[in-house]
Amino acid sequence: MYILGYPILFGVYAALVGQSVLAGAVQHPSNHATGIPMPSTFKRYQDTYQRNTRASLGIKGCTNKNIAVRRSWDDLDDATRTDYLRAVNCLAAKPPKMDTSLAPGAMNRLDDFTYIHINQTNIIHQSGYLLPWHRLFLWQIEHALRDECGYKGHLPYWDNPRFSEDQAQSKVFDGSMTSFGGNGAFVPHGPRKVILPGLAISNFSLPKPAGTGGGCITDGPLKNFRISLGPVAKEVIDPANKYGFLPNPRCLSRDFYNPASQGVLNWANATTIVASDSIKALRNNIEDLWHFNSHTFVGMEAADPFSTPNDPVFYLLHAQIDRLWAIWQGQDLKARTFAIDGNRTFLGLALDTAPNLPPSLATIDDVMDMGLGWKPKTKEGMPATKGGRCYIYE
Ligand SMILES: *[C@@H]1O[C@H](CO)[C@@H](O)[C@H](O)[C@H]1NC(C)=O
Ligand SMILES: *[C@@H]1O[C@H](CO)[C@@H](O)[C@H](O)[C@H]1NC(C)=O
Ligand SMILES: *[C@@H]1O[C@H](CO)[C@@H](O)[C@H](O)[C@H]1NC(C)=O
Ligand SMILES: *[C@@H]1O[C@H](CO)[C@@H](O)[C@H](O)[C@H]1NC(C)=O
Ligand SMILES: [Cu+2]
Repeated sequence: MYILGYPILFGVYAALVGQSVLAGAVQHPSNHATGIPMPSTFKRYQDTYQRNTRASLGIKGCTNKNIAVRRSWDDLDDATRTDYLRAVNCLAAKPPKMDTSLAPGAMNRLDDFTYIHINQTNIIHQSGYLLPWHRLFLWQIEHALRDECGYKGHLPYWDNPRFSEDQAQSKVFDGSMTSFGGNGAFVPHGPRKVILPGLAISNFSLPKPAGTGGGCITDGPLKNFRISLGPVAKEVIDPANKYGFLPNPRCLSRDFYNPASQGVLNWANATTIVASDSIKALRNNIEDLWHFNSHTFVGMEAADPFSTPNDPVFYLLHAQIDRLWAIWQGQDLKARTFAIDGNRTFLGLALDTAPNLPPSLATIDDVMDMGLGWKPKTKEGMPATKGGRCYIYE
């Protein structure tokens, strides 16, 4: 029903959820014209975040005039979407900057990003670093797209709750030439369990439900996209290629798993996240609800916790997570900007490189590794409008 257009949607949702979508419609005639309208409770949090953020800006540095606006992919015009995808293919055609002896499979500039994400996976997920590390990671790719490939816009986000009932109707996944392509071709397969290497605990595994694809994507401008690093999380780990650093050229595959989207990536859960009353609640809600299910929904390459940036939609997926965090921080910038919760490793588990190290809590003065020699303190990755960052989400 999301392709039927605005007037029908209006009627359907007014009837379905019994809430007034009229207010939103009048204020944003061109925004949010498709998909499930943003409910007023969520909008209140977003408005407060935007108001507080803009009020916090000075007249030098990051200002109301120069602040970058990150928008939903569905709200961009076709020219900007085309330009973004062009810039992604442009980075894919440039050589890596990293020392490729660390990962001989790194073929292009995008692999610099995938490589460091693999290298850091057991430190930056289910840990205190999830949010700040990925904030800086997104900022780096946004700048690579702009500075090295001439992209004129800013990093967009995948506004998953607008299409939680059927993500294939979003402009992210509708298969058009201004999308990331749709689902992978259907390849019959069952659910799997994959092992995460690198933890001291033997064979720590994640469930992989079976979705409706499993094969290569078949449409959109990334149809012939080639990737090489990974996969890393597998049913059987090969000790000679534990982290998938050897060359493994292949297509981009997906495996849409609708229950993850319908059950979790919806407005109710998004609202629960921004309404979290503590950093602990926020991080648990983001990690366990949103982050895990975003990756699980897309499936295949995107669902490998290590090499997931192989799917270029990764950056839009994480921009939404970054946005939910920013909205939460923006309710009370003083108290929340530098709030941190979580261990220094994945679930506080010991790494196989340091099997006897007891768990310890992350602090904002800990140093993170962003790759290519950049080692900022965690607190540098926390404000979205200071320390080099300057953006706001709409
Ligand atoms: C990550 O890179 C560092 C520095 O090269 C290295 O010491 C470490 O073993 C790597 N870890 C993984 C999991 O690749
Ligand atoms: C871990 O998995 C490997 C296969 O990847 C298997 O050979 C090994 O026996 C398993 N170890 C344990 C303790 O279950
Ligand atoms: C998430 O969404 C599901 C499906 O609408 C709902 O049943 C559940 O209560 C939501 N959970 C939270 C924590 O908001
Ligand atoms: C840190 O890790 C320990 C051990 O796994 C765990 O019990 C604790 O809940 C973790 N703390 C946080 C804040 O994640
Ligand atoms: Cu990640």
